[in-house]
Amino acid sequence: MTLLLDNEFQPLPPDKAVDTKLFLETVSHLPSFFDCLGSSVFGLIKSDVNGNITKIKAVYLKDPQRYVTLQDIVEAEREAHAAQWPKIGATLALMWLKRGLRFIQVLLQSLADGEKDPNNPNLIKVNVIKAYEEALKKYHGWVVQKIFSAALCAAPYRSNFLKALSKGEEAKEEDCLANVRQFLVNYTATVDAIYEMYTSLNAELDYTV
Ligand code: EIS
Repeated sequence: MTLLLDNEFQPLPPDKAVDTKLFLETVSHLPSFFDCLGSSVFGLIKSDVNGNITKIKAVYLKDPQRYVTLQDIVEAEREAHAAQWPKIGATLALMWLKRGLRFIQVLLQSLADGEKDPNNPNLIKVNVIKAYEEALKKYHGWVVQKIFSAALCAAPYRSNFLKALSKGEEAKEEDCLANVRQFLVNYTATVDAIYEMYTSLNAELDYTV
């Protein structure tokens, strides 16, 4: 099993440009993490995230020297496909991928902050719902929102999720949370930088699926 926290994101340079190669290497470990969540509903999510990564990687590999940063790719596609951009190519794939990354970020941050349902302290539903509302809900019509509800029922227990994230069976909760906080530093900075790039290039869309 690949542990989410084993693959740390790199610190950003001062101009906050995200290095395409390093980014792709790090996010490519994410999809296999879904396997340890059990339910088949995660298979659907895994293939969507995988599809995004594959698409961005395919563009990058066409010309790695030209596409050193993620912004290089988005700007090149803006020039090459002015009529359809930004709903095209790696620009679209990264638009969606960043929402999944934001979902994970808000979920982990909420766990790290100790947010809990006092009546069900070993459930992560409150954390998952918060992440969904902040990162994805507004882009989903009711059918996909129903898929989310199904995924929510399949969410693991807090204690099992924290162990899966971190060091397996014997890890103490506080150690897991310390790892989560450490992971979030560069991860959050990277996700924020991608969001800022989409805003500054006017590349964000708000259609629903
Ligand atoms: C995009 O998908 C494609 O990604 C994009 C292009 O085809 C574009 C065209 O419009 O569509 O329809 C997809 C959308 N993707 C749009 C929906 C897929 C199913 C989503 C179900 C929602 C479930 C929410 C998550 C609930 C999880 C509960 C977790 C409990 C622990 C550690 C857990 C991590 C979970 C991470 C969740 C990431 C969700 C990402 C969903 C993205 C989405 O909404 S393109 O493809 O351009 O590459 O060709």
